[in-house]
Amino acid sequence: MNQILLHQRRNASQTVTGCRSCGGTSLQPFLDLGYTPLADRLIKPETCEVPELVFPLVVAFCPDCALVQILETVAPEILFADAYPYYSSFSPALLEHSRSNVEQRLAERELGPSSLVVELASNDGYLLKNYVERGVPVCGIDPADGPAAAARKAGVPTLCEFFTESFAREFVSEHGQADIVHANNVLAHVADTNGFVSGIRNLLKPDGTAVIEMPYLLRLIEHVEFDTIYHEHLCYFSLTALDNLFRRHGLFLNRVEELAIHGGSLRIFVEPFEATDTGVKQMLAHEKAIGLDQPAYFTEFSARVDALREKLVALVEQLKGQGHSIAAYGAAAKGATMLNYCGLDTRHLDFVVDRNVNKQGLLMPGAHLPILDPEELAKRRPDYVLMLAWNFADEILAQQQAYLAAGGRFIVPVPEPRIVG
Ligand code: JHZ
Ligand code: ZN
Repeated sequence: MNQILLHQRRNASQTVTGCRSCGGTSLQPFLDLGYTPLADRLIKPETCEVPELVFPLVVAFCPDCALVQILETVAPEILFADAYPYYSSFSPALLEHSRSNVEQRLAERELGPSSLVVELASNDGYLLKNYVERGVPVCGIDPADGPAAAARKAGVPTLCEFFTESFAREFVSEHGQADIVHANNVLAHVADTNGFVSGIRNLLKPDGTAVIEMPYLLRLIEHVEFDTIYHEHLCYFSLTALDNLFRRHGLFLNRVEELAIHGGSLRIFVEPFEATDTGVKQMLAHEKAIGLDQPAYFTEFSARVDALREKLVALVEQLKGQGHSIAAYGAAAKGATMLNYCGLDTRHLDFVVDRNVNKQGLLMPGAHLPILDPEELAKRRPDYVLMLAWNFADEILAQQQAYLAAGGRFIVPVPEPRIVG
C-alpha cells in the first residue's frame, strides 16, 4: 500500500485548520520538507521490510500571534508510545546543564522538605534527581514508560502520564500546587498547547515560577537548523509568540535567558503575576525590530535549506567519488530529518554511532543505517563522520581525539557544511 495513504487510513495524524495557539486561520506555510517517517521511530532490523508510516512536514507562520508551527499533528500515542528511545542521561553536557539549572533555583529561592518541584516531561529523572539529593520533594510526569521507569529506579518519584489541563487539576487536588515547575523541551511537543499552558497555571502556587526551556526560533532560522523540525516538534517559539500564548492564560514572562544548548535555546521564567524585567522587554523589542513577528522574515528560509542540502550532498558525493568511506555520529531525531531530507542513506553512509544503548542495534528511520556503538569508529576507521548531533559537537570531538589523531575527519552540516578535524 502507498505509504502516503497509510497515515490517513489509520487515523494516525490530523492536519490543523487553525493556529495551535490563537486559533487564527491565516496560517502561511513557508517550508515543505515533504513526507518523512517519524524521527524517533527507530526500526528493528527484522521489520525493515515493513513500510514505514510517513507524514507531511510543512512549517507555517501565524500572522495573528507570530507562532511558527507544523501543520500535521501525529497522534501522541504513536509518537511517544512503546520504545521511545530518547534518554536524557546520555549527554554529560546536558546533565551538567540541568545540575546548574537546579543549583541556580536553589540559590534563588528557599526550598525545603515542605516544597514541591514538578517537572513535566521529566524523562529519566536527569534533572529532578538534583533536587532529590538536596532533600526537596519532587514529582516527575512523563508519558514514556521506559524513561519513567528509569527515573523511579534512580529514586525520582514519577507518574507515567501525559500532562493535560484535566490531569493538572487532579494532580493539584492530590498533591497540592508547586513552587517550581520545570518543563524543558516539551511545550513544542504537545498538541493541546493552550491546555498544557492552562495546566501549568493551575499547577503553580501564587508565588510559584515555571522555568521552561525550548529551542529559540531565531537561532533555528539564523543557523539553518532545519533538521530540528520533525513531527515531535509542533511549535517553534519566538519570545513574541510565547508572550502571546502565556498572557492568554494569566501567566507572564518575567525573565528570559538565552542558552547555547540544542543549537540555541530560551529559558523563560513564567509567573502568575506581571513583573517583566528589562531583558524580556529588550528581547521583545529586538524581535520586532528584525521582523521575527512578520511573515516576510521567513520567505527566504526554504531557499537557504535547499542550498544547505545541495552543498552537503555535493560534499558527500565528492568524498564518495574519491573513494572515501563515511559514517555518521548521533542517531538523533534531528539526524533523521537531515538524512531523509538530503536523501542520504546506505548508498552514502555505512553506519551511525550513538552512545545510547537503547538505540544500538536498531536502524535509522527512512535511511535504515544501522546504529552501532561509538567504539566502532576507532575499529572501522571511516575516513569521514557526518556529525548529525552537531549540537553536541564540542563534546563529541573531545571524546574522539583518538579517531581525529588517526586522521579521521568530521563533516559538520550546520549552519553550513564544513569539514573539521
Ligand atoms: P539530541 C532530542 O532530540 C529529543 P535529538 C527531543 N525530540 C527533543 O526535543 C530535543 O532533544 C531537544 C547521542 N550522543 O539529544 C545521544 C552520543 O552518542 O541532540 C543522542 O542519541 N554521544 C525530545 O534526538 C544523540 O547523540 C555523545 O557524546 O535530535 C543526540 O541527540 C552525545 C553528547 C550524544 O537530540
Ligand atoms: Zn496564532
